[in-house]
Amino acid sequence: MGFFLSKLATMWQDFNTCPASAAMVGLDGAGKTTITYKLALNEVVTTIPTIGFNVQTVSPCKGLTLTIWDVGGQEIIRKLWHHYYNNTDGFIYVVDSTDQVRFSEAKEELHKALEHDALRRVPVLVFANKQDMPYAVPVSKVTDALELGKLNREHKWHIQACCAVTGDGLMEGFEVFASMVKEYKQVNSKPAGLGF
Ligand code: G3D
Ligand code: MG
Repeated sequence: MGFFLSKLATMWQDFNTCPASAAMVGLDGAGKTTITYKLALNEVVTTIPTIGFNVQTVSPCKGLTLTIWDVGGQEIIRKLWHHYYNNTDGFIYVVDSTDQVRFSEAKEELHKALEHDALRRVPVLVFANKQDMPYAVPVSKVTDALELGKLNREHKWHIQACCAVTGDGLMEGFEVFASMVKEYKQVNSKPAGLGF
Protein backbone atom coordinates (compact mmCIF):
# COMPACT_ATOMS: atom_id res chain seq x y z
CA MET A 1 0.00 0.00 0.00
CA GLY A 2 1.48 3.33 -1.05
CA PHE A 3 2.16 6.25 1.25
CA PHE A 4 -0.82 8.26 0.00
CA LEU A 5 -3.17 5.34 0.23
CA SER A 6 -2.23 4.43 3.78
CA LYS A 7 -2.56 8.07 4.88
CA LEU A 8 -5.94 8.25 3.21
CA ALA A 9 -7.03 5.05 4.89
CA THR A 10 -6.05 6.48 8.31
CA MET A 11 -7.98 9.65 7.63
CA TRP A 12 -11.11 7.78 6.67
CA GLN A 13 -10.94 4.94 9.18
CA ASP A 14 -14.00 6.24 11.03
CA PHE A 15 -15.95 5.48 7.89
CA ASN A 16 -15.34 1.75 8.35
CA THR A 17 -18.36 1.68 10.57
CA CYS A 18 -20.21 4.50 8.88
CA PRO A 19 -19.67 4.38 5.11
CA ALA A 20 -19.49 7.61 3.13
CA SER A 21 -19.71 8.39 -0.54
CA ALA A 22 -18.45 11.43 -2.37
CA ALA A 23 -18.50 12.73 -5.92
CA MET A 24 -15.42 14.15 -7.62
CA VAL A 25 -16.24 16.18 -10.69
CA GLY A 26 -14.80 18.96 -12.82
CA LEU A 27 -14.38 20.02 -16.43
CA ASP A 28 -12.47 17.62 -18.65
CA GLY A 29 -8.74 18.15 -18.33
CA ALA A 30 -8.96 19.53 -14.79
CA GLY A 31 -6.89 16.67 -13.38
CA LYS A 32 -9.34 14.20 -11.84
CA THR A 33 -7.80 11.10 -13.38
CA THR A 34 -4.32 12.28 -12.39
CA ILE A 35 -5.50 12.75 -8.79
CA THR A 36 -6.90 9.24 -8.65
CA TYR A 37 -3.68 7.78 -10.02
CA LYS A 38 -1.55 9.81 -7.65
CA LEU A 39 -3.56 8.51 -4.74
CA ALA A 40 -3.14 5.03 -6.14
CA LEU A 41 -6.86 4.89 -6.65
CA ASN A 42 -6.27 3.18 -9.94
CA GLU A 43 -8.21 0.17 -8.93
CA VAL A 44 -11.37 1.12 -10.71
CA VAL A 45 -14.31 -0.72 -9.30
CA THR A 46 -16.85 0.24 -11.91
CA THR A 47 -16.74 2.16 -15.14
CA ILE A 48 -20.07 2.96 -16.67
CA PRO A 49 -19.63 4.34 -20.15
CA THR A 50 -22.73 5.90 -21.65
CA ILE A 51 -22.98 8.26 -24.57
CA GLY A 52 -20.55 11.05 -23.78
CA PHE A 53 -20.61 10.31 -20.09
CA ASN A 54 -17.99 8.27 -18.30
CA VAL A 55 -18.41 7.47 -14.66
CA GLN A 56 -15.75 5.80 -12.58
CA THR A 57 -16.30 4.47 -9.14
CA VAL A 58 -13.33 3.84 -6.89
CA SER A 59 -13.09 2.72 -3.34
CA PRO A 60 -9.85 4.22 -2.01
CA CYS A 61 -10.29 2.61 1.37
CA LYS A 62 -12.87 0.61 3.24
CA GLY A 63 -16.01 2.59 3.80
CA LEU A 64 -15.46 5.30 1.21
CA THR A 65 -16.83 5.28 -2.31
CA LEU A 66 -15.82 7.98 -4.76
CA THR A 67 -17.61 8.48 -8.06
CA ILE A 68 -15.80 10.57 -10.64
CA TRP A 69 -16.99 12.18 -13.83
CA ASP A 70 -16.51 15.19 -16.11
CA VAL A 71 -19.11 17.91 -15.83
CA GLY A 72 -20.19 19.88 -18.86
CA GLY A 73 -21.76 18.52 -21.98
CA GLN A 74 -25.29 18.16 -23.09
CA GLU A 75 -28.38 18.88 -21.03
CA ILE A 76 -29.71 15.40 -21.70
CA ILE A 77 -26.63 13.90 -20.04
CA ARG A 78 -26.97 16.15 -17.01
CA LYS A 79 -30.27 14.50 -16.31
CA LEU A 80 -28.37 11.30 -15.53
CA TRP A 81 -26.24 12.91 -12.85
CA HIS A 82 -28.78 12.67 -10.10
CA HIS A 83 -28.22 8.91 -10.03
CA TYR A 84 -24.75 9.64 -8.75
CA TYR A 85 -25.65 12.48 -6.41
CA ASN A 86 -28.07 10.49 -4.32
CA ASN A 87 -26.61 9.58 -0.94
CA THR A 88 -23.58 11.78 -1.57
CA ASP A 89 -21.93 12.99 1.61
CA GLY A 90 -19.39 15.29 0.02
CA PHE A 91 -18.56 17.02 -3.23
CA ILE A 92 -15.05 17.49 -4.65
CA TYR A 93 -14.61 19.92 -7.51
CA VAL A 94 -11.35 19.96 -9.47
CA VAL A 95 -10.38 23.05 -11.45
CA ASP A 96 -7.42 23.69 -13.74
CA SER A 97 -5.89 26.85 -12.25
CA THR A 98 -4.15 27.66 -15.53
CA ASP A 99 -7.25 27.56 -17.71
CA GLN A 100 -8.58 31.09 -17.21
CA VAL A 101 -10.51 30.90 -20.46
CA ARG A 102 -12.76 28.24 -18.93
CA PHE A 103 -13.04 29.68 -15.40
CA SER A 104 -16.48 31.00 -16.16
CA GLU A 105 -17.64 27.62 -17.50
CA ALA A 106 -16.12 25.92 -14.45
CA LYS A 107 -18.00 28.34 -12.16
CA GLU A 108 -21.32 27.76 -13.90
CA GLU A 109 -20.97 24.00 -13.72
CA LEU A 110 -20.07 24.10 -10.04
CA HIS A 111 -22.99 26.32 -9.07
CA LYS A 112 -25.38 24.34 -11.27
CA ALA A 113 -24.31 21.06 -9.68
CA LEU A 114 -24.76 22.40 -6.17
CA GLU A 115 -28.31 23.48 -6.92
CA HIS A 116 -29.16 19.81 -7.08
CA ASP A 117 -31.46 18.73 -4.26
CA ALA A 118 -29.38 15.70 -3.36
CA LEU A 119 -26.39 17.95 -2.75
CA ARG A 120 -28.08 20.30 -0.30
CA ARG A 121 -25.77 21.07 2.62
CA VAL A 122 -23.02 18.70 1.48
CA PRO A 123 -19.49 19.94 2.18
CA VAL A 124 -17.48 21.06 -0.83
CA LEU A 125 -13.76 20.68 -1.44
CA VAL A 126 -12.30 22.57 -4.40
CA PHE A 127 -8.90 21.48 -5.68
CA ALA A 128 -7.19 24.41 -7.44
CA ASN A 129 -5.00 22.08 -9.45
CA LYS A 130 -1.87 22.55 -11.59
CA GLN A 131 -0.28 25.01 -9.17
CA ASP A 132 3.13 23.82 -10.42
CA MET A 133 2.57 25.68 -13.68
CA PRO A 134 4.21 29.12 -13.87
CA TYR A 135 1.03 30.83 -15.04
CA ALA A 136 -1.29 29.12 -12.54
CA VAL A 137 -3.72 31.53 -10.92
CA PRO A 138 -3.37 31.64 -7.11
CA VAL A 139 -6.05 30.20 -4.84
CA SER A 140 -7.45 33.61 -3.89
CA LYS A 141 -8.17 34.39 -7.54
CA VAL A 142 -9.61 30.94 -8.24
CA THR A 143 -11.90 31.51 -5.24
CA ASP A 144 -13.14 34.74 -6.80
CA ALA A 145 -13.44 33.27 -10.30
CA LEU A 146 -15.58 30.39 -9.01
CA GLU A 147 -17.57 32.81 -6.81
CA LEU A 148 -17.25 30.48 -3.85
CA GLY A 149 -18.35 33.32 -1.59
CA LYS A 150 -21.74 33.19 -3.29
CA LEU A 151 -22.37 29.54 -2.50
CA ASN A 152 -25.36 28.92 -0.36
CA ARG A 153 -24.33 29.24 3.29
CA GLU A 154 -25.54 25.75 3.97
CA HIS A 155 -22.46 24.41 2.16
CA LYS A 156 -19.21 24.31 4.09
CA TRP A 157 -16.41 24.69 1.59
CA HIS A 158 -12.66 24.62 1.45
CA ILE A 159 -10.32 25.40 -1.43
CA GLN A 160 -6.95 23.71 -1.63
CA ALA A 161 -4.04 24.51 -3.91
CA CYS A 162 -2.56 21.34 -5.33
CA CYS A 163 -0.48 19.70 -7.97
CA ALA A 164 -1.91 16.33 -8.92
CA VAL A 165 1.30 15.34 -10.67
CA THR A 166 3.50 15.59 -7.57
CA GLY A 167 0.68 15.07 -5.09
CA ASP A 168 1.40 18.37 -3.31
CA GLY A 169 -1.69 19.57 -1.44
CA LEU A 170 -3.80 16.47 -2.07
CA MET A 171 -3.55 15.04 1.43
CA GLU A 172 -4.12 18.44 3.04
CA GLY A 173 -7.28 18.80 0.98
CA PHE A 174 -8.56 15.32 1.76
CA GLU A 175 -7.85 15.82 5.44
CA VAL A 176 -10.10 18.89 5.64
CA PHE A 177 -12.67 17.15 3.47
CA ALA A 178 -12.76 14.05 5.69
CA SER A 179 -13.46 16.15 8.77
CA MET A 180 -16.15 18.19 6.97
CA VAL A 181 -17.83 14.97 5.80
CA LYS A 182 -17.71 13.50 9.30
CA GLU A 183 -19.37 16.59 10.71
CA TYR A 184 -21.96 16.61 7.94
CA LYS A 185 -22.84 12.98 8.55
CA GLN A 186 -23.15 13.56 12.29
CA VAL A 187 -25.42 16.55 11.87
CA ASN A 188 -27.51 15.03 9.12
CA SER A 189 -27.25 11.46 10.44
CA LYS A 190 -27.86 10.02 7.01
CA PRO A 191 -28.30 6.28 6.76
CA ALA A 192 -25.23 4.41 5.50
CA GLY A 193 -25.22 4.36 1.71
CA LEU A 194 -23.01 3.12 -1.05
CA GLY A 195 -23.49 6.10 -3.31
CA PHE A 196 -26.12 4.74 -5.66
P1 G3D B 1 -9.43 14.90 -16.16
O1 G3D B 1 -9.42 13.47 -15.69
O2 G3D B 1 -10.02 15.82 -15.17
O3 G3D B 1 -10.03 15.05 -17.51
P2 G3D B 1 -6.58 14.51 -16.40
O4 G3D B 1 -7.90 15.37 -16.32
O5 G3D B 1 -6.24 13.93 -15.08
O6 G3D B 1 -6.70 13.56 -17.55
O7 G3D B 1 -5.48 15.61 -16.72
C1 G3D B 1 -5.50 16.37 -17.94
C2 G3D B 1 -4.06 16.79 -18.28
O8 G3D B 1 -3.57 17.66 -17.26
C3 G3D B 1 -3.07 15.62 -18.36
O9 G3D B 1 -2.10 15.95 -19.30
C4 G3D B 1 -2.42 15.65 -16.97
O10 G3D B 1 -1.12 15.09 -16.96
C5 G3D B 1 -2.35 17.14 -16.73
N1 G3D B 1 -2.31 17.47 -15.29
C6 G3D B 1 -3.18 17.05 -14.34
N2 G3D B 1 -2.85 17.55 -13.16
C7 G3D B 1 -1.75 18.33 -13.35
C8 G3D B 1 -0.93 19.14 -12.49
O11 G3D B 1 -1.14 19.27 -11.28
N3 G3D B 1 0.12 19.79 -13.09
C9 G3D B 1 0.39 19.68 -14.42
N4 G3D B 1 1.44 20.37 -14.88
N5 G3D B 1 -0.36 18.94 -15.25
C10 G3D B 1 -1.41 18.27 -14.72
P3 G3D B 1 -2.03 15.26 -20.71
O12 G3D B 1 -0.84 15.89 -21.37
O13 G3D B 1 -1.87 13.81 -20.44
O14 G3D B 1 -3.32 15.59 -21.39
MG1 MG C 1 -10.44 11.77 -16.56
